[in-house]
Amino acid sequence: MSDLVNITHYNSIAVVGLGQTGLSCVRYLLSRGIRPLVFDSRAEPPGRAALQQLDSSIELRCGEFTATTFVGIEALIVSPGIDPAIEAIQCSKAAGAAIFGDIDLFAAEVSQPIIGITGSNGKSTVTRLTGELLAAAGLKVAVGGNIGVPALDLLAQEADVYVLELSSFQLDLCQKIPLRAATILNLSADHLDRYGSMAAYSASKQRIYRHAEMAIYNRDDSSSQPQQLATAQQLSFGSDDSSAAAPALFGIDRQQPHWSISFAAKPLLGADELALTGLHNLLNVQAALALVHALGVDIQRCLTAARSFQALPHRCQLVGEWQGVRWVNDSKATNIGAAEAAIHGVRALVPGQLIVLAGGDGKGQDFSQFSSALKQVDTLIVFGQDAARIAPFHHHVMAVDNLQQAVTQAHQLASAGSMVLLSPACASLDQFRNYEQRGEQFVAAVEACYGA
Ligand code: UMA
Ligand code: ADP
Repeated sequence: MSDLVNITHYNSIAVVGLGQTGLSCVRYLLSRGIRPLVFDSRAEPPGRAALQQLDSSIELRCGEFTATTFVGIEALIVSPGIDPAIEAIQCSKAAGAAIFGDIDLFAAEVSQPIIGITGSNGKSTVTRLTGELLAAAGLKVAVGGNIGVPALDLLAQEADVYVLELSSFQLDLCQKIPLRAATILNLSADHLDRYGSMAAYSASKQRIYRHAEMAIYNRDDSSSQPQQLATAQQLSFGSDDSSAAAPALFGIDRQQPHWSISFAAKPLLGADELALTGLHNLLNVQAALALVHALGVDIQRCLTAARSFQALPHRCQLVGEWQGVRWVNDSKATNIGAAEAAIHGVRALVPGQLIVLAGGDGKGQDFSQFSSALKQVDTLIVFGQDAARIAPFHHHVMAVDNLQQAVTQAHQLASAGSMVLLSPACASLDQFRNYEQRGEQFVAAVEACYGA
């Protein structure tokens, strides 16, 4: 397609940001015989040694970005962690430079169908699940993007179809990605420190539908619906019934004794057959099935894989049960929407007290919006940088300095039948390297309490 990014048009190219994405861009450009300049605003970027190994003759310029940093460069390939609204990038754009991201380079290389998944929560679960469902149907699938494998690194794999998790940061930078099917799973406050408003954040997510053949949205969340009428075809999922009258609907049949996922008013899968738990996961499974259906694959071929799919690490994962107390690691809940879903999802499963551990870097979220979910919590233990911003929204709250102390407190409080849920509603970066490290330290602290 002629309006996709064509890298050969530019005489000088910069890779801006030397993390995972930046390195994947350098590898890709080198494979096309292009030697870029590389920039990073930090004195010691994480990818310095790896870049040196790739090609020691590539120039790396480190230090703060200013209005003149990119003068004279015709194209900037910007990493998602760098806000394209910063002055340095805007000056370069005003001077006529092309600004795009790694996803554009990927789209220009690929002729196989691409599936794109975004949303505030559930992206990784749905991305991984969709990959497994398609593989179960016999397709060769490559899965990557924001989930951790940069899209360009997928080009090395032989694939019939690509499944990409796309963050709002990646969508902001993406000029054009033709997607066979795209979904916004849901929208709740996140990354407001970059976007400033929900409207701006939502507009960023909507970019996923711009060149999609099929838009798949969540009927429970109107902001997931395509706002441009131009989108050709639509499918939807939700927590209400599916319908024979509107056969492209996935839904939930709530007939007793067990709920089931249904499609076009016919039951497909019982909720009790799934290894995943919680209403939010019934929506995630529907979204993945809808994406598979959009590709023209018979969903009946994927149901066994849907049944056996296990929660990803750090997402509502049971750490263990000791003395009748269940401990659950939901460290990946880095915003209020995710923690809310976890609390709603587990509450019905807890006969005793539900004790929630929350806190960290609140990323500018308004914690009054956490109040209604917190009503279902018996005791809230807050820790980390923004503990004091969350504490006012619960009647029984304890404030501690760190996660270790939070676990110790919860251990003293919890009795048989209770559940202790780490679902922080915050990013981890104030006290941890990432959410994985936070989850691992939680598990270690819990196991230490019981000598496990
Ligand atoms: N950098 C600067 N100046 C800045 C900010 C960053 O120079 O102002 C440099 C850093 O020094 C570093 C590089 O940019 O060298 C880091 O780039 P990056 O922050 O874009 O991170 P990558 O390592 O390229 O990882 C990115 C995604 N990270 C972000 O969007 C922040 C990863 O998602 C993704 O897995 C990876 O690309 C592969 O596609 C992580 C993430 O936290 C999991 N995503 C956010 C989320 O899920 O909420 C959006
Ligand atoms: P993401 O990649 O968007 O961060 P994950 O699949 O990693 O999503 O899940 C992150 C967190 O969001 C988990 O802690 C989980 O409890 C919660 N979550 C998962 N699916 C949903 C959903 N459909 N709606 C709301 N919250 C969800």
